[in-house]
Amino acid sequence: MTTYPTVPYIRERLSHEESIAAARAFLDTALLRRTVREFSGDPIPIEALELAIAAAASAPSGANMQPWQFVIVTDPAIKQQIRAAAEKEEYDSYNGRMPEEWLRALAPLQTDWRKEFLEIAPALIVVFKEEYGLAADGAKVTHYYVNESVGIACGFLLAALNAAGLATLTHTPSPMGFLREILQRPKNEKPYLLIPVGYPAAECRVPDIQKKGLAKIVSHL
Ligand code: IYR
Repeated sequence: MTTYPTVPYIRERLSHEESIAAARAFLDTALLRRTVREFSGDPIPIEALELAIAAAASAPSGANMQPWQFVIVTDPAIKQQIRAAAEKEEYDSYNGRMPEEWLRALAPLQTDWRKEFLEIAPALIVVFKEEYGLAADGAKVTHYYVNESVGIACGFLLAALNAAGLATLTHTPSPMGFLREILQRPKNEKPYLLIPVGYPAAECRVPDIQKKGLAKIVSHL
């Protein structure tokens, strides 16, 4: 294996005040994000989704393997298939598969097996993790820290979509194997996260939850 050539990495250094102002501005935008379950069907600019995916794909990954694939679904017939399959799994989950403790934890959020947002949201981004890569000759290429890498990329993606003024839902129908079949993905890919994207419905409401304050989550040594 040859090494990568290197290039200088030079960034303009911000003053401390500029750093703090930039961090505050990012925080202000991050705080606008809410998990949305009631979407408007209004169209969204797909180019903004592609740019947000480019931001996601800039994430660090184990050995720079970039073990991710993103499928943008806008076709109503495919969204309908995904909704039907997700609701089938979720019905079973809510009616016996999820233990009582889990159902109690979710009760305040008032979620249930019905997933109409999968058809109403103008786009679904389905994120797949590549458990291993496939070389041109079909040989398997080991991927490292796949869950961490794809999780970080999804964080970037949600932040970028939010910055673009779009609402998202981090949806994890369980199990998600049906997405591989409906979207005809190769055997090295596993569904990781299903993200409906759109504008919130005019009547959209979200739970009045609070995030833990810094004092509860940060220690200085
Ligand atoms: N996947 C289910 C259940 C669910 C689980 C968790 I943990 C949540 O934070 C929210 C929902 C569903 O989407 O309804």
